Amino acid sequence: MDTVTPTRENTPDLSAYWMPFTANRQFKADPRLLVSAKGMYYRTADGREVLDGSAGLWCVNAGHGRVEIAAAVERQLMTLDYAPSFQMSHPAAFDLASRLAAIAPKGLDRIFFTNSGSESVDTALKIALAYQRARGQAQRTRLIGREKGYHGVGFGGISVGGLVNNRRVFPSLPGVDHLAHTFDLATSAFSKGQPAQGAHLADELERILALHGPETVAAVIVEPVTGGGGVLPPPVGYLQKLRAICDKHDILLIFDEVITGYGRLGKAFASQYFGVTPDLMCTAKGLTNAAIPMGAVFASRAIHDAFMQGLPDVIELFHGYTYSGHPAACAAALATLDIYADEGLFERAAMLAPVWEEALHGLRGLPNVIDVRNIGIMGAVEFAPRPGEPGKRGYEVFLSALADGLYSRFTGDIIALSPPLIVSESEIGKIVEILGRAIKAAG
Ligand code: PXG
Ligand code: PLP
Repeated sequence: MDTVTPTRENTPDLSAYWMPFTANRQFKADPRLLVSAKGMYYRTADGREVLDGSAGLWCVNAGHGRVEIAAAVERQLMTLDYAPSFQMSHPAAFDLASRLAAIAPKGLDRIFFTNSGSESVDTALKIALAYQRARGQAQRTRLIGREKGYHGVGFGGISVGGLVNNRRVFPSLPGVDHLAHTFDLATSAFSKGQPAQGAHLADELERILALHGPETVAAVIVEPVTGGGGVLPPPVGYLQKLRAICDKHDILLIFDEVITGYGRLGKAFASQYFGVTPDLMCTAKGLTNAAIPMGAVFASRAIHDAFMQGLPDVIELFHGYTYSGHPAACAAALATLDIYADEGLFERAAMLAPVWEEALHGLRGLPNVIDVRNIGIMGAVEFAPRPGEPGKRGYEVFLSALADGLYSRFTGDIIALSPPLIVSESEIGKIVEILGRAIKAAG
């Protein structure tokens, strides 16, 4: 990799770019710029190598700088840069949908393309509502999400989402309710994998359904493992209970697998890991290894076929994006799926998960560590907040680790980790070693 040393000439003017989910003024006072990446490492503008402990934002599952993806995208752009997505299309979109159907949870083999996780969530919610109407259940308009859930930033996603800062300023869709989250330090701190306690929290769905009338509810949406909300694996038996209650009341179950999809838990999808099949599944991120933005919603055959009734010349679903199935994104996704298969990255993740678990739990006992959680190749370390300064300790650990050569994600007093699935055992050791030093330094 070339070393880039910042100079007056190559430091950009930072004022015009309004950064997403960022403390803009704090960042611009002390910017953190990445200029290149290869494999497990970023390189910063001041020429330092930084180990990527979070696969970017949980999305670069096959590691950085994959030449196969870049070459496929270039080939596609030089052959067919763009094809209209409405009433026209191109072969790669159909090829990709078929490839995805082949690795999908059983029966979820009808695929709708989007450009992000947020769009996948809003698409799945709209399909759920339109499906209920299509099958003569138009009164089923309510949606149920869960506390601590992150479903992106569209109006649908923030309505079913359960993170207060993403919700408080914006109006919500009407008719949305939320399950309780499953986080309970008292019973489950330092659980390895799924907490043993907490399946009963799924029974709350029955209470919520009784309150609103089950026949008014269209769908329940959850992340199989809460991700952005702090890496919360579901209690043993919890997802099975949700599935059973939805079946009993004829309600759709939507899994938001934007983070858990494409190998994070050692299977293509978390649905397969937990043995629970939803009716709709939202994905994005790892679909293209983040090289080109793309998302995909997987629908059951039953949902899809309910739309394919009546006259064949009417548009069945009034929904779609200019860039649904964009040729460059399809090329990136096809090349990414090849890498996942050729390098056995999902199996590799499954093989490494116990190593990851042991390494991460080695941080137990360090100052102010109140929880360590893990599942597949994802994990979190949670700290006691500094009195009167929630989030400060998490930010300090993040900064200290970054200065020491590790990129991680912080959210409040939680450090979340999800390295690329190509991570080696020694790199896992390095992640934990740097994080341990940062925890001690933050004190
Ligand atoms: N659903 C889930 C489960 C997600 O994790 C989205 C939807 C939205 O995807 P887009 O592509 O619109 O951002 C996400 C995204 C973090 C973090 O570290 C999490 C996400 C994105 C950025 C940061 O908390 N999740
Ligand atoms: N806004 C305007 C004015 C548009 O014309 C369009 C699409 O044609 C959109 C928004 C939606 O853009 P996209 O399809 O990329 O989501």
